[in-house]
Amino acid sequence: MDLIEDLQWRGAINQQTDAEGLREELKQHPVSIYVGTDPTGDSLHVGHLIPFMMLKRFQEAGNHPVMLIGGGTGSIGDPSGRNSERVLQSMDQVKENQEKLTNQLVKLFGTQDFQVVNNYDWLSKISILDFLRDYGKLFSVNTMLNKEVVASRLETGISFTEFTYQILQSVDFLHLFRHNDVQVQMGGADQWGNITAGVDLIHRIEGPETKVFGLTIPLMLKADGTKFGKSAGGAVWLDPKKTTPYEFYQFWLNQDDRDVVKYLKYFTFLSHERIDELADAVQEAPEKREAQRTLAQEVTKFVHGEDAVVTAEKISHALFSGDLRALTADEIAQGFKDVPSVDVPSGQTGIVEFLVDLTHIEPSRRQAREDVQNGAIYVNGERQQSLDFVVDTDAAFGGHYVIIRKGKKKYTLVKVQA
Ligand code: 629
Repeated sequence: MDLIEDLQWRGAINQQTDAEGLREELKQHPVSIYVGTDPTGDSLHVGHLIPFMMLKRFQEAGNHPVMLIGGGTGSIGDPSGRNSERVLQSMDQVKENQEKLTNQLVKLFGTQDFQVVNNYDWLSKISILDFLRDYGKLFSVNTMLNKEVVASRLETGISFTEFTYQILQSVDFLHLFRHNDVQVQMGGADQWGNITAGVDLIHRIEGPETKVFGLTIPLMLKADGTKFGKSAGGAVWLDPKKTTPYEFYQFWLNQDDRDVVKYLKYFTFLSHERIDELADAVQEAPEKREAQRTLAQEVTKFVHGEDAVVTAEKISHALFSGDLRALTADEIAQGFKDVPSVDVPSGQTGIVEFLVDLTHIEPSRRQAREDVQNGAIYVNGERQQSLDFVVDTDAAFGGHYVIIRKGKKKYTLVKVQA
C-alpha cells in the first residue's frame, strides 16, 4: 500500500486537483509538500493536528514537509469557512502568536527535515504596484467571485482585504514552488478555493504542465453532529497551560464509539492491523473503551510526551478509586481544575468549622455535623466521621490543597493561601 492508498484507507483524502498526476510524481521522487496555518490564536488546537498529522505521514514516507506560518496572511484574515468579516489582529498580536505557534510546531515535529517558513518574510516586501501588476492582473474577478469562500459572503458582505486573501495564499504557493521546490499544498476542506487558486496561478505563470498539486482533507464531522475539537471547556489546545495534559487525555478518552476508529486512523501512527483489532474491540466490548484509551495514550504521548500519559492515567485512576493520597500537588491541580474551588488560610481547623465557616461547603453547623457523622464527608480521599477531626492544611499535597468530597462525586478544591 503506497502513501496515497494509506491516506485513502484513513479516509483522509477529500479533493485533489490531479490524483493520478500526484501519485505518479510520488513514485518518481521525494516531493516537498506544505501546509499553512494563520496565527489567529496563541496556541495550536486539535483541529490544526488534522493536516499536520498527514504532513507527518508524507514525511515518514520519505517526502519533505514544509510548515508555513501566516505572519502575512494572518494580518489580513482568511474568509474561508466564516460567514462574517474578521476583526483585524494587531501586528503585535500576530507577531506574538506566530512566535508561539512556531515554537509549538518545532517542539512537535522537530527541525530534522521539517522546514518552518513565515509568509510575512516575502509578502511584506511586495509593493502594492507589483502586487497588482505581477499577480492581480492574473486573477479574474469573475472566477474569484465564484469561489465558494467569496460567493457565500456576497450577502453578508466581504471587504476588499478579505476578498484578496486567496491571491496572497496563491503567491505563497508560487513562492514556495520557486524557492523551496514545493509541489503540493494540503489543507482542510475549507482551503480548497485558496489551494486551487494557487495551482491555477502557478499554471498561468510557469506553464500549464507544471507539476503542482492540491489536496484537501475532509472536514472532521462527529457522529453526534457537534463540532470536532470542542470540549466542555471550549477548544482543546496543545498548549499545556491552556488545556492540561490530563484534560487533553480525557478529551480523547471520552470520544464516541462511532468516531474513535476514524480518530485512530487520523491521529495515530498505529498499524492498520492494530487499528482493525481496536475496531473489533469497540464492537465486542465497547464498555472497556480500549480503543479510546489507546487513542488517548497515543495522541497525548505525541503532543505532551510519555510522562504526561503516565500522569494522566495516574490522575484518572485516583479519581475513579477516590484514593488521592498518591497524587502530587500538580496532579491535584490538573485533576481538579474544573471543580469548584475556595481559598483558605493555612492552619488547623475543626472539621465542622472548616466545612461551614472557612469553605462554605456546608450551609450550617447542623448540616455539617449530620453529613460528617453519616460518613458523607471525605478529606483528601479519606472518609472522616468524627466531629473532633481537625483539618490540617499541611497534611497533604505539599500543603497547597485540601480536597473535600461530599457524597458520591461532589468535590471542592480548597486552595491553601501561603
Ligand atoms: C497561507 C495561509 C498559506 C496557506 C495556508 C494558510 C492558512 C489558511 C488557513 N488555515 C486555517 C487556520 O490557519 O486559514 N488560509 O486556522 C486552518 N489550517 C488547518 C486546516 C484547516 C484550516 O490551519 O487547513 O482546514 C483547519 O483544520 O481551516 O500559504
